[in-house]
Amino acid sequence: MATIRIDSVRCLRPQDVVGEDETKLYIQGLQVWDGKMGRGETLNPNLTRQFSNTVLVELKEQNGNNNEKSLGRWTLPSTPTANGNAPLTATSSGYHYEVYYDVF
Ligand SMILES: [Ca+2]
Repeated sequence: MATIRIDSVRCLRPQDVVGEDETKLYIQGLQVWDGKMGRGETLNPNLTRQFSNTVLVELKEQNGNNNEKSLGRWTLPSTPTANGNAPLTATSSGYHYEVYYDVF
């Protein structure tokens, strides 16, 4: 088994034009965290999940009442990450997020 730890989520630019994003993290298809995020804000979910082989991480944003927009999704191997590994980056013309994590 391997473990993924999500250390922090950094919002460089929210997807919502007005107000804060309702940012959500999914691991293996299950929501594990949510937070309100504005420009330049960093939150620390500091959550861990065990997995084998690969783990699917997805960042979403509540976009209207019953509609979640996927901002980015990544399939990560169980290989331990190096010190200071690069964050997962979700970016488009409308938003920019970084997700800092470790696998060990
Ligand atoms: Ca929203």
